Amino acid sequence: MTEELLVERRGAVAIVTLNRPKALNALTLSMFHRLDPLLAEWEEEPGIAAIVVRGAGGKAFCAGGDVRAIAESGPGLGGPDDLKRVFFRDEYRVIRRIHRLKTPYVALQNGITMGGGAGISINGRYRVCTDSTVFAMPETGIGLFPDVGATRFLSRCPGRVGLFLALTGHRIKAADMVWCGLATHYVPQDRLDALVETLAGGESVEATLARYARDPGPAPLAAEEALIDRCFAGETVEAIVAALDRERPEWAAILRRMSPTSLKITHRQLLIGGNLAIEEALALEYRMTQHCMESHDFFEGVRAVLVDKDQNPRWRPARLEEVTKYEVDRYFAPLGPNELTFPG
Ligand code: QUE
Repeated sequence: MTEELLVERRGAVAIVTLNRPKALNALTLSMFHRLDPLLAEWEEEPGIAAIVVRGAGGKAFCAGGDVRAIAESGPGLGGPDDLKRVFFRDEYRVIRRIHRLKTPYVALQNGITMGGGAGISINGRYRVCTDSTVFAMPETGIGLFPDVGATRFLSRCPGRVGLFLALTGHRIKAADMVWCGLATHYVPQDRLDALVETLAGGESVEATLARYARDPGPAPLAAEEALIDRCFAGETVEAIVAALDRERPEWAAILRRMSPTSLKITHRQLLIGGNLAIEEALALEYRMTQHCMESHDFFEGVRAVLVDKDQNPRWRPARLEEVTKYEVDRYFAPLGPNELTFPG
């Protein structure tokens, strides 16, 4: 089998390449199990001035987690029953390590950067987007919610823009990513190899990034911020949809296709989670994923989007009005002995 993770030392840098190009480098449990001890080891090595993470194949940095494998795991289906518990636990532990890493961590967000791919880049210190970057958090379309630390990084976008990105799954490019603080630098993709060579040669990370960075141009979302702040200030998802019906019906139509439960739990998540530390945010998200694993919409969403690809999920409940506050509360309930903890 070809390696899912390629690892290379080049001068002063350690390079990790996500290597599942046919699956858009979607993250597997074994990738986390390989990556976590590598990062821990490199952090203690004085000769390593930077850790670079990138995707193979040129099309994607990383499209997310291997959610299809998670949905299909379970007794009688051939997969390990505990993948639903272990995948998110070990993914979030890697993300926390990336966030707390002492060594400068440079994610090259070339191409598709979504879901888990956002998680292993935006929670790190340096995020380099390019002219081919497409970012989104599309989880409300598969009956999930933006996890992988999005509780924090979407809350730090201007105004209500993070909530907008979380609920709609709207795709953005480089200029918007820098404007939102989701990327720290913009570098044209044909300069990435030279950038890595310069880092390998021992030039400081800050100086190298400053030298290669270019102006990504005006951010289209900046022109929409006033409308977004107005419409997404609603106290309920129903109020947000009603405001969009008046001001931007295309976006109201997008929300009507998403899981009603996902929309309501995501709205609550971003309202309560903005000031949490990374460990607290990931523990909150872990509660939410585990409750999603016990519900209907995640499996239906994966079926409709990734398995049958009919793009026609039948959500249960099907309407926003049927998702009560009491139902939403359930997704935030503690997990007793299964709460997410961080070793070390
Ligand atoms: C929402 C998501 C994901 C998604 C599509 C969504 C996601 C994810 C993938 C994905 C894409 C290509 C692959 C793969 C997975 O798609 O998280 O294995 O080859 O990983 O609408 O959250």
